[in-house]
Amino acid sequence: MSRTVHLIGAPIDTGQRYAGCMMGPGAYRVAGIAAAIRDLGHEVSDGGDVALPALPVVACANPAVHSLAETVGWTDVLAGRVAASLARGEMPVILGGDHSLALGSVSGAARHAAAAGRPLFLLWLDAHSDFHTPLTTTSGNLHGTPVAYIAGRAGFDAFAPFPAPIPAERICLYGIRSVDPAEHAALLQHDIAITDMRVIDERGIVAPLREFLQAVQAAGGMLHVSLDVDFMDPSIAPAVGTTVPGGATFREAHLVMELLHESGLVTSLDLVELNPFLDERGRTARLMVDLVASLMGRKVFDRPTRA
Ligand code: Z70
Ligand code: MN
Ligand code: MN
Ligand code: MN
Repeated sequence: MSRTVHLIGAPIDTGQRYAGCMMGPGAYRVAGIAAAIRDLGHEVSDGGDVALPALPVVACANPAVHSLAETVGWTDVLAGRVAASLARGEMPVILGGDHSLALGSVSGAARHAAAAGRPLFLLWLDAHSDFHTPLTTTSGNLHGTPVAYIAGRAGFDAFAPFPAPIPAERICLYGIRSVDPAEHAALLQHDIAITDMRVIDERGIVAPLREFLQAVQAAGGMLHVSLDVDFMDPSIAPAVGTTVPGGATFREAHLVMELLHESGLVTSLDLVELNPFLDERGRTARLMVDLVASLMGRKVFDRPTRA
């Protein structure tokens, strides 16, 4: 199926403390993301990079939190851009930027899904659960909060209310291997499917994902995929501020993308946490572009799609 893909650059690095993620959109363009998608028969437009609007005046009771006004500003502008792209019938691909951008990108997807009367599902490919609220984070890094915002947890008073919070059973965290105590306690209160590395080691990378995709399919849902570079093992994807060993291998990551392609269900995509300043001769940027190509239909042999 041929798609119209819309690239949105999100040069955001205020969600954590390592400078460099703001160079992510440039690195994806240099690594040839538009050509890679176009070569697969899709149309690609590049909307350029979003700009930070005038900062709102906001406050948070947790003194650890930093860059709150910037994060609220980015959230507002990205939500609008993603919702508008979906309304044009495109598949928005957000070139990050740290994971705080998902506060905005998934807001935009949720706004559109609500208007279209379709349920929105979320696949979170990440080492981290990102389930803090601004009140529970101890690092103060708001890139550790988007899943809580999306699930409708309290504590996001500085932000616009999340449009139609996603019910726990429509959220799948995949590849998880780093969860803080406050996140762990909160996750136990929610019914979110957590495919952590223990589950993947035991069941393999395919079965849990197929189950989730079948649920999306059965509900006629839209599917937002948020791909954090640290979903992969740092040995193949070194360009991240927080490396966590034991991540997805090259082959597992591509297989996930191939299953997503076969499903035909993905309606929007984030590429997050790439820090080109920490990369080795562009290898992580190129890996991410190759993974996007797999998600958009690149394969070695064109076999009939499996049921
Ligand atoms: C930790 C925190 C995080 C991504 C690191 C880490 C959060 N739970 N998220 N890298 N993508 O600081 O809250
Ligand atoms: Mn993350
Ligand atoms: Mn992560
Ligand atoms: Mn945190």
